[in-house]
Amino acid sequence: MIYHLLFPLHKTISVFNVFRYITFRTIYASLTAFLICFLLGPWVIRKLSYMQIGQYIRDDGPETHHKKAGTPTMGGTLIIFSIIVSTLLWTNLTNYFVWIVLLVTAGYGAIGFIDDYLMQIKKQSKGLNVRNKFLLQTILAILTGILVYTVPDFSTRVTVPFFKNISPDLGWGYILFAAFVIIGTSNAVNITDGLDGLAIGPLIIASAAYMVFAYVAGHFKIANYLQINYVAGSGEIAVFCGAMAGSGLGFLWFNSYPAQIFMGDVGSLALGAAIGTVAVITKQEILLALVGGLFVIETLSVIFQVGFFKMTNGRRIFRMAPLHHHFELKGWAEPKVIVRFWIIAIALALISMSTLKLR
Ligand code: 57M
Repeated sequence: MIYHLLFPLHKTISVFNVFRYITFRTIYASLTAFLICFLLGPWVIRKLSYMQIGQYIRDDGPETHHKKAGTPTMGGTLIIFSIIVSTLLWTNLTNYFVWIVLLVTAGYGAIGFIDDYLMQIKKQSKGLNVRNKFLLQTILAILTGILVYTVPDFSTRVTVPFFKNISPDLGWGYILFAAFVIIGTSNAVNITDGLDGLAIGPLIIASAAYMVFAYVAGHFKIANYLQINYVAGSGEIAVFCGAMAGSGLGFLWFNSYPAQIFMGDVGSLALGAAIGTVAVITKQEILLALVGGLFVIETLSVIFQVGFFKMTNGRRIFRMAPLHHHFELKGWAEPKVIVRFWIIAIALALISMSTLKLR
């Protein structure tokens, strides 16, 4: 909205020309989202505590988690609110991709919200039933795949990192592939969200990395120079990524150890799906497995643990899955696990950035 209101004034006041630049709007989108979270955080925490939306802690988990009982959850509502407001303020609202990511973020947020609502407010211990949750996620992801597929000139080729000559064309199968990326990322982030700041840290890092990819993919000259897929209009997604990163930082202020608030499914499902959609739009779909490698590692730890458990009648690879529980049970202090996992996430994001040159 700021873009639409102020940029036209550049004809009379030349300084307003600055609103044309994606880089400028990305910076201010991050700051806006950060400030919304930072300033509203204490009020949201008070409100959630007052409404007794406090986390129930499973008794089969690590002992150290019992002291977290009652921490307000559903902080994802604040994250989504700040991302949406900031995006509406700073992006070019005639851009189709912006509306797609907003739809996914709000839609997956709604699924998570229903789940949290049933658990926290209706006090149903299981929340939304797994099958219904997956069904809703699938419908929304396929719809998103169709929306992206119908964008004129949107390539249905998949970019394979490090191999510029390999990019299989999936045709309409791209819709299913996009849906897989979105659902997978959403659930992987959800699984990772089990220690203070453990999910939001790597999400900030992934948003920052995709901010660069979106800018580059949407810039005809740079995309050509780097020989990556040019996606007309994807530059505006950099502004959205900026809002995600800023919002994440604002939320981390309160979610850092010892957390005063958790994001809940409303946050983890929405943010995971959002970053998955950004990966699809910027045509860096497979690279997300590296940018968000930490989410992949956490998910694989569960798959291997459950698989091994079933195959061997109850033997385990890890002391407990997802992987962060394994290290906690080994005696690492929670902040140690969190910061070390962040370090891994930063390293993976840096390697992924190198693919812009290595191909
Ligand atoms: C949710 N959520 C936390 C909070 C957060 C398939 C299976 C591996 C799934 C997995 C699971 O349920 N994962 C998804 C993980 C929960 O946090 C809430 O949930 C939201 C995210 N959806 O925002 O609202 C707890 O996590 C802790 N937490 C923090 N800080 C944060 O900032 O400390 C969360 C956010 C919170 C809090 O304690 O209560 C969760 O873990 O429930 N299941 C598991 O993770 C379970 N693993 C398991 O059963 N492993 C088995 C194998 C065979 C699968 C094994 O290894 O033997 C464990 N979960 C827990 N305890 N809590 C089991 C032990």
